[in-house]
Amino acid sequence: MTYRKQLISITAFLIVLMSGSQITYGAKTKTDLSKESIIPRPVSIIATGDYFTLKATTAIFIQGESEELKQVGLYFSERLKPSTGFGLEVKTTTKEPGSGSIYLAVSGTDPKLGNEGYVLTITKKMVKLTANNPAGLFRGIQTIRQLLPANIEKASKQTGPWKIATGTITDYPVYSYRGTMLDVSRHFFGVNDVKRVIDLIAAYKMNVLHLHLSDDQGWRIEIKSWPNLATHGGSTQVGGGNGGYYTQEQYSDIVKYAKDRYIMIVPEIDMPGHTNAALASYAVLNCSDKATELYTGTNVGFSTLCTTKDSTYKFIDDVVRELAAITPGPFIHIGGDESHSTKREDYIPFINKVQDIVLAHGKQILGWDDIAISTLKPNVVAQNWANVKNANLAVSQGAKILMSPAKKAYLDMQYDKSTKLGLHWAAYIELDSAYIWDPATYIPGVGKENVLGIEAALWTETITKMDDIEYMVFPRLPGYAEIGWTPSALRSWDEYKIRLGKQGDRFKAMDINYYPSTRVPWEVKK
Ligand code: IFG
Repeated sequence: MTYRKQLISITAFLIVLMSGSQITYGAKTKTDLSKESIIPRPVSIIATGDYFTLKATTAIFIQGESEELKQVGLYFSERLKPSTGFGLEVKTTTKEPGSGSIYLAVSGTDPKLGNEGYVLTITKKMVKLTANNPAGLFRGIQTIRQLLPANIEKASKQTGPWKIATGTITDYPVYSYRGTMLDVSRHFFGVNDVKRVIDLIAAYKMNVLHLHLSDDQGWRIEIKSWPNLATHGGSTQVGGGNGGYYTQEQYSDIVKYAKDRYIMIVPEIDMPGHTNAALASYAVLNCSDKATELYTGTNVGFSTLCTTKDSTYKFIDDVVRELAAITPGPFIHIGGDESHSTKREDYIPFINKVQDIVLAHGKQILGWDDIAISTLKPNVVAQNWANVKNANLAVSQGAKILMSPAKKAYLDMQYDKSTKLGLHWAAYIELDSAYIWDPATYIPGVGKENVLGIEAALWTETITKMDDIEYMVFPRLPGYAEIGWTPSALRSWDEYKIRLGKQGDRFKAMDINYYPSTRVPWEVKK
């Protein structure tokens, strides 16, 4: 190489070095998008080896004028603001924007993306996210968050640079129902705690929050035509604390917060068992015509609505009517589990009548799979939790199965004998056990075509505060999110645990009080 050429190449190298961009001398590429630790694992990733840098001047462009798209853009801008200090502008455009932009566009591009899939194309010049509808853009934004350094999740201003590896991600979920259940009856959790749970599950592309709103220990939702349910039935909790309840306005606030994150709220009124809070609130609900005492213990199976009284079905109709009116999602969950104090010959007609009531109010029935001994209406979804026979009985009646096997997906199960919180009647569930299973093959007789999706359930007999919720939910939750989203052929514990280990910095940045399982190779910067 002539002296002149040598001089030029050394000068060029020095300029690049001083410009602060990293270049590994002699390496072909600077980044590898396929090596990023994204959870749930995307269906396909093609790396192109460069990076896009998010700057204060980066603008978020949405295609067209839709208010909904503006909201998605604003959500993204708000998420990026605390850690970057950038107040990224959200602008509308009719055509692809110029260099240095984030571009969100809905165009019925590709049927295989379905409702929540997306294509994320990242070049040096632009981050382009396209989907069939806004829900897909929202899911893709969660991926972009995970492609940025973990500090992006911090609540205070961090130094950059905010680099995103370039390439193309094409991604879409296997199951349409990917949920988490929070039992707010055993212990009550206020609106802000519920919103925190919504934010945490949204980050992992989950799309359902099931609220277990009533049980023996507490009734947690205002029903205007039966006011004592909340004021008396919601006045305590396990251990005797003050309990609490959501006014219908607060419940609607939760529903909107979830909806803005493309998460559906599924409300559960458990019946005919698990009803002591209601039985303590109204004497008429009891066959004895005597109200019970409030209950603050943790036994199950001792309560039942009086299934032989007409007034009981008037009560249920009022409750379902009011709940359906403030629940935009399709489902009302009628519970149905552990009705050990209800005779089988009373339970069956009870569940049949309750199904008619829910349908009459225009909603779809979800119930624990105990309800399969009744005559299931079309489109019922049975939630499997402990009884394989019930699941098969439900399938034999044409029902879809929501997979929540207690031995795999009950978040109140202790990690191991040393876990201070939780129970272990079903199993100890460490991180590997929580991940190593497939909803499509877990129950013999229940195949992929029968499975609506997956739901991880947190019962709160032993859970009293947000830190406890976080400790039991993380780090198992990202695994359930992946089981619901990623094709099983792309899932293996040995590969997943590495990606999970790299999320430790993200959990810390989000201030999540997670259980640092020794089964996971955590890469947490000190
Ligand atoms: N089973 C009960 C829950 C709760 C749970 C605790 C179901 C459907 C045990 N019913 O799970 O109310 O007590 O792990």
